[in-house]
Amino acid sequence: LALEQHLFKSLERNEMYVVYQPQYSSISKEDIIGYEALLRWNNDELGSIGPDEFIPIAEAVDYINVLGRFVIEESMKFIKRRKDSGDMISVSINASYKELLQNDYVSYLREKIETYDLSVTQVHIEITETTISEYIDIVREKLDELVACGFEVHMDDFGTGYSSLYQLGKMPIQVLKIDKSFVWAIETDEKMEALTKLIIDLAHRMNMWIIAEGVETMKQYEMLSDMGCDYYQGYLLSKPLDFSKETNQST
Ligand code: G
Ligand code: G
Ligand code: NA
Repeated sequence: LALEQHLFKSLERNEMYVVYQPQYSSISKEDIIGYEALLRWNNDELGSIGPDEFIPIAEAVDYINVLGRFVIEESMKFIKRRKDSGDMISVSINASYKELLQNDYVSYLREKIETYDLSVTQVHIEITETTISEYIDIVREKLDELVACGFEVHMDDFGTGYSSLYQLGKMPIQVLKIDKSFVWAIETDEKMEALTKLIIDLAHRMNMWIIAEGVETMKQYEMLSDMGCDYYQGYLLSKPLDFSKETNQST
C-alpha cells in the first residue's frame, strides 16, 4: 500500500495519538506555562512515522482536516481531564494552512470548547511562517477572527521561513517561537547569537512573548535566559509526554 492508503486508515485503526511537550518559564521547572500537542503515528507495517513526513502528505491528499480535528478533540479531552482534577492548563495546537482555510475552522474550535466546558484561553493555535507567506490575506483574516474570539496565536519556526518583517508586523501574533536551528547555533556562532538576541528584542518591542524551541543544553538555556527569553521548550527540560501511559513516558 502507498503511504496515503495507510494514512486514510490510521484513525480507525487507532494508530494515531497525541503527545504533549511542556513549556516552562525557567529551568527550575516550577511553572509549566503550557504544552504543545504533537501528533504521532505508529503503523504495524511501516513502524513509527514522524509528522515531518506524514503531515505534508496529509496536506497533499486532503486528509489534514481529518487529522487536525482528531488533534483538536484529543487535546481538548486532555485539557478537560486536567481541569477535572483541578489543574488549569493550556495546550497549543498546530494548524496547517489548509485547516485555517476551512470555513468552519474557528466555529469548530469554539463548539468543542463549549462541549468540553473549557475557556478559549486554554487553547493556543500554532501556525508556521510558511503558512503566512503563501496565503497572507486569508490567513490574516482567520487569525484576526481567532484573536477576536480570545485564542492566543503562536508563530512557529520563526526565522527559517520566507515571511517578511512587514508581514510579521501585520499579523496578530502573541507569541514567537524561535526555531531550533537558532537555539542550536548560539553556543558556537556569534552571528546566530546576535540574530537570536535581535529576535527576542524585536518580539518584546512588538509586545510578543518568546518561546525558545529545541533547548538541549544548559549553556543554551543560560544564554537565552541572559538574552531575556521568556519561555523554554526542549529536551533539556522535557521530551514530549504520552499521558495515555501511566508513567508519562517520554516519546
Ligand atoms: O513532533 P515532531 O518534532 O516530530 O514534529 C515535527 C513537525 O510536525 C513540527 O513542525 C510540528 O509542528 C509538526 N506537527 C506535529 N504535530 C502536528 C499536528 O498535529 N498538526 C500539524 N499541522 N503539524 C504538526
Ligand atoms: O516544528 P516544531 O517547531 O513544531 O517542532 C517541534 C518538534 O521538535 C517536535 O517534534 C518535538 O518532538 C521536537 N523537539 C522538541 N524539543 C526538542 C529538542 O530539544 N531537540 C530536538 N532534537 N527536537 C525537539
Ligand atoms: Na509546532
